[in-house]
Amino acid sequence: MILLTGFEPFGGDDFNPSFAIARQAAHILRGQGLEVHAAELPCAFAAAPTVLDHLIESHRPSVVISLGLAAGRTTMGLEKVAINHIDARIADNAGYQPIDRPVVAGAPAAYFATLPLKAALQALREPAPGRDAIEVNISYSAGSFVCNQVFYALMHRTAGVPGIRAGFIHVPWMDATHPGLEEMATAVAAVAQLALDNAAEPLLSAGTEY
Ligand code: PCA
Repeated sequence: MILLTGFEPFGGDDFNPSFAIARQAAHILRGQGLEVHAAELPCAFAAAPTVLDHLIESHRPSVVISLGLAAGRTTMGLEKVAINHIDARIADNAGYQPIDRPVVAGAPAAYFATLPLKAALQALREPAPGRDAIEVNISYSAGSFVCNQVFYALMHRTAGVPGIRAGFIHVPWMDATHPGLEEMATAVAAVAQLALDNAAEPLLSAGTEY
C-alpha cells in the first residue's frame, strides 16, 4: 500500500497543486495494479500530523510520500532532511504562527528521508517509455513551515519501522513556465514505484506494529 498526501490551500490561495498531483499520481499507480490512497492534509501545524498518523494507522502503508507546494521553486524538490524546528512567516490555516519551536520536544534534531532519492533523481532525469526526461532536484531544506512539520512528524513516526519508506516532495506552481500536472504526477508515481522496488527490508504486512 502506498500513501500519498497533498495539502489544502493556504496563505490566501484558493488552490494547492500538491493534492491534485497526489491524486493524479495515485491514479497512475492504480493503473499499474498498485494499492494507493491519496489524502489531503490540513495546512495546520497541530492537525496535520494527527491526520497523517490516522492515515498511517488505517492504511498501514509501506511507502508514504507527502507533497507540498513551494511556490518560489521552478522544479520539483526531493527533500533530504526534516528538521525538528518550526518557525512560521505567516499563520497556518488555524491561525497559529509558531516562532522557534520544536516539532517534537526532545526528539532528534533531524531525520533523513528514507526514499531512494539518488535512484529517483537518476531515473527521472533519463527519458523512459512514454515520457521525456523530468528535471528534479534533491533539496536540503524543506523550510520551517507546515511542510517541514509534516515531513519531520512522518520521519519521527516511521523511524526504525522495518520496510517502510517515507519522504517529502516539494512541488512548484503549475503554469506555463512550470512543469504540468501530468509530468509532476508521473514523477511522484515513479518515486513511489522506486521506493517499493528498493525496499531493503521486507515490506510491511497487515499485522506489523508501527
Ligand atoms: N506548502 C507549505 C505548507 C503547505 C504547502 O503546500 C510549506 O512548504 O510548508
